[in-house]
Amino acid sequence: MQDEKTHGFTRRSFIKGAAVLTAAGALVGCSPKAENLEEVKEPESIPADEIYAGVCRGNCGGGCFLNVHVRDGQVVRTTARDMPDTQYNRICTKGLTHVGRIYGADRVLYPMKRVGERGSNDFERISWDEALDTIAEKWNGYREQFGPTSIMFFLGSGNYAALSGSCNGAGAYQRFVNALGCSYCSLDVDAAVGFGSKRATGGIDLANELTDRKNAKTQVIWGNNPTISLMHTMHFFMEAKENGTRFVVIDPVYNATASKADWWVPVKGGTDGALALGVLNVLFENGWIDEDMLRNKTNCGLLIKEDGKFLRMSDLGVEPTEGELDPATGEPTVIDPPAVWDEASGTAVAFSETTSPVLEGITEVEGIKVQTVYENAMGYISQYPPATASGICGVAEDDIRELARIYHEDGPVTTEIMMGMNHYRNGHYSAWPVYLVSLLTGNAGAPGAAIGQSEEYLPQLMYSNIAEACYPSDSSGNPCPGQANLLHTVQVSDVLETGKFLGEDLTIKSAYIHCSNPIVTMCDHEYTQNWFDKLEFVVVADMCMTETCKHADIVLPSAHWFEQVDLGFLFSSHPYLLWQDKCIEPVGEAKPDFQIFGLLLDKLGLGEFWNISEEEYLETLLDSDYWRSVGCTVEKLKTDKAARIYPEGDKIAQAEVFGTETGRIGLYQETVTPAYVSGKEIDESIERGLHWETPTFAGADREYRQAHPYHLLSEHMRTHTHTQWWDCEYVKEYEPEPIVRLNPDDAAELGLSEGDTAKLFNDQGFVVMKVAINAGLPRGMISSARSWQKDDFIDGHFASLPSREYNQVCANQAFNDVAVSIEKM
Ligand SMILES: Nc1nc2c(c(=O)[nH]1)N[C@H]1C(S)=C(S)[C@@H](COP(=O)(O)OP(=O)(O)OC[C@H]3O[C@@H](n4cnc5c(=O)[nH]c(N)nc54)[C@H](O)[C@@H]3O)O[C@H]1N2
Ligand SMILES: Nc1nc2c(c(=O)[nH]1)N[C@H]1C(S)=C(S)[C@@H](COP(=O)(O)OP(=O)(O)OC[C@H]3O[C@@H](n4cnc5c(=O)[nH]c(N)nc54)[C@H](O)[C@@H]3O)O[C@H]1N2
Ligand code: SF4
Ligand SMILES: [Mo]
Repeated sequence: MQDEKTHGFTRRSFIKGAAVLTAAGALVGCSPKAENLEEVKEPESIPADEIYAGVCRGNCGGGCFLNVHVRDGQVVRTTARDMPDTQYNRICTKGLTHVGRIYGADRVLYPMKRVGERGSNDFERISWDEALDTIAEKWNGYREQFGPTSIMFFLGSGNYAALSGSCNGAGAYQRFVNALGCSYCSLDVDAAVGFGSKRATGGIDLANELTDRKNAKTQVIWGNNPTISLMHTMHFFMEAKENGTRFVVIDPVYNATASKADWWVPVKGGTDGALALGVLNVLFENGWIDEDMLRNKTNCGLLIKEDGKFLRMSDLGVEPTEGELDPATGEPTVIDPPAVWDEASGTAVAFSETTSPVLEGITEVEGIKVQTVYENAMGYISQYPPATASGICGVAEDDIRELARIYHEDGPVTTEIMMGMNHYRNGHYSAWPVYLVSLLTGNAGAPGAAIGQSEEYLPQLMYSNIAEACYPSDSSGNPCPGQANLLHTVQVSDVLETGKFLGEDLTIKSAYIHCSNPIVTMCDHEYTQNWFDKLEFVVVADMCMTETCKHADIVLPSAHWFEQVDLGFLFSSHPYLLWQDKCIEPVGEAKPDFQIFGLLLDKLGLGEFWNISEEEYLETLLDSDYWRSVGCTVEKLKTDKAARIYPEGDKIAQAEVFGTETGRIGLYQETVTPAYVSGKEIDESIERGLHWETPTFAGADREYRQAHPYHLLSEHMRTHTHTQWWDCEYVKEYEPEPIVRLNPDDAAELGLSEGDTAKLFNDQGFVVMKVAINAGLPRGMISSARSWQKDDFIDGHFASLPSREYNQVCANQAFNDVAVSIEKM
């Protein structure tokens, strides 16, 4: 669809406009002088650009709104497009260089089949018919012999839009998976903070809209490097700073973000939990936590029995009652509320029946031994006085006290958290106390008071009609089989070897990789390659010939984002749904993934489940009272191109009712629900209450770290979004090759100088690359970008260094929990 508003903007009128601007400049003494300027005569033959709406939507989370300039059926450039609220206008080098990807030399133009070894680049062009027939023949064979679960779908984060991308679980890919009834393998990235904070919040969104940042007195950037990883939102932080908001950065590295800080707090890598526990310790010691809040907004009054479970009214002879029907089981829910000791009546009552639960000193109720949640939490927090916390996290005792004072006195505080503490095996243990610091000091749920990862805009998705969009029925009304097993990367190899998954038979023969480059982006390169090798038949759909594509049997050419209609459904950085026009025909024989899914299901005899057009899918997804109430309809999006997902006014998260069982802030949980089922026994005693331990590989006290003394961090690249843009020649001019950064004193000790070549290695793998000296890194910490592919390294692979091991309950790849040795080559 062409955009009428901007289409009339011709090249001629732009040049005139530029002349006027320069003339204005001349008035204040700029040269060249206005009178010397002559309007450039434009050859009649240059046609005006057609300008379409576009959404940049890789996993930088930005979702920048773009003008896509098209001339003679080709994209010639991209520029930032006006959002309805222009504060959200943004673009970066990547948004400006789509042309280099669309027409790049590595673009996959045709379906291809592998004719050489897996991993080689030996492919032969085939027709779409041959590609689809080959896949259908293989898959039908597997389905007949082993069932549809023998096919495993693997989704990455390459595109957040609704039709051809992930859309956080609501993308059309999910309809494909459900129609096929296949297995699914989860990416398991970025999960620890959400998982850990859920223990405190029950999973509610506590992030305010970015425009609210100016209302904070203090903003704390706790493990986040927005100058690179949130480029589109950094200006909100800086504008708040200019407006007087204090800017505190908690990060082991003195980087571009830290350089802007009013106060930089250099924490040791992977120890934020110890720091937060130290801060909590000071807050309680000083009596800075309001007791009434503890009684009525937290679960501190609840009573824990010796078996770790809550004392419930049924333990005291009160019969449970029936509540509303559970939509999942169709059965009524059982209401058996946790009990507290009521100060006024001196009896145990349901927690909701008193405003004065006793927090301390209740040890037995009707002969049942108990402890209050408050005493349980204090028992743990008291183990982290500032001196102890400081010894672990490296932050001076006085600075721990100062941080506590800030949360107590210098609010409202907005705390911005991203992956700094997330990419460790202890990430969720750290996140819980970090969240408690904000929550217990009342720094959430009000203007300027918030905590979260910017990605917490996503809960708005819950208002979508995912049930109908993703779970189709056939024409006779039979429901689709639905996704089968949920595997995790760490389990795949085992399943392939044993034919068993959690004790049940499961034969996996084939994988379909969508929007991902897993051979590069998953931990333990060799492991990932090995499970690819064990698969009989691999299909990868991508725009460019990635390292993962080279391990495929069939590569399918996916259309670039601008070559199809879509809906940018991505709220990490702005509160808008954005429309993607189809700007050009797909290059070569590429096809939008939405169409590829439909064609494949047709060939498999499952076409009835894909009886839906692009627009119908989007209409179905947005078919809800909520979306209508805020005017987010396909009709409006097609004309306006952008629609706000919230009512007008800064969105402020509510922090009155939490998602926990009691609706209150949690300092203890009785039920440990692991993020994944591993079949291994879980030590619940360390998961129910506050608990913290050092990171498994990078922890200073760990044997592994003693053998490999450098803590290795994975950086994001300004010019790549994960591996995306590796194929763009323009960005190669700026960042041509991988480098490892290290502290000058470490470099001197290792005999390394800028530009030397070094080998990083540990028990699992190695990589060889050039060295850069960077005094912003503390001693013992080195860092390098994660976005490079095999051919970019002098030798080895960066992805060979992080371990694939997960925490016992949290399925999270620990990209920063890595220790290596380093030596000069
Ligand atoms: N340009 C660009 N932007 C991106 C991406 C990209 O690839 N390129 N990827 C996107 C994605 S998917 C993600 S997940 C985000 C990640 O975004 P960020 O979380 O900002 O990224 P990181 O660089 O992993 O870590 C952030 C900061 O944490 C610090 N850090 C490391 N360890 C610790 C620690 O133990 N404690 C504390 N407090 N800090 C620590 C690092 O020094 C770094 O400054 O970025 C998104 N944005
Ligand atoms: N060592 C190390 N590894 C890491 C990290 C780290 O810190 N260190 N960070 C991790 C993090 S935070 C994340 S989120 C993951 C991301 O992991 P991935 O999601 O695997 O990362 P991308 O490199 O973005 O891969 C996306 C692929 O999708 C393709 N693509 C884009 N749009 C489309 C489309 O519309 N259709 C199709 N079919 N394909 C499309 C792109 O060309 C690209 O090849 O990486 C993780 N990997
Ligand atoms: S890569 Fe991210 S920040 Fe850059 S233009 Fe695209 S969405 Fe925006
Ligand atoms: Mo990520």
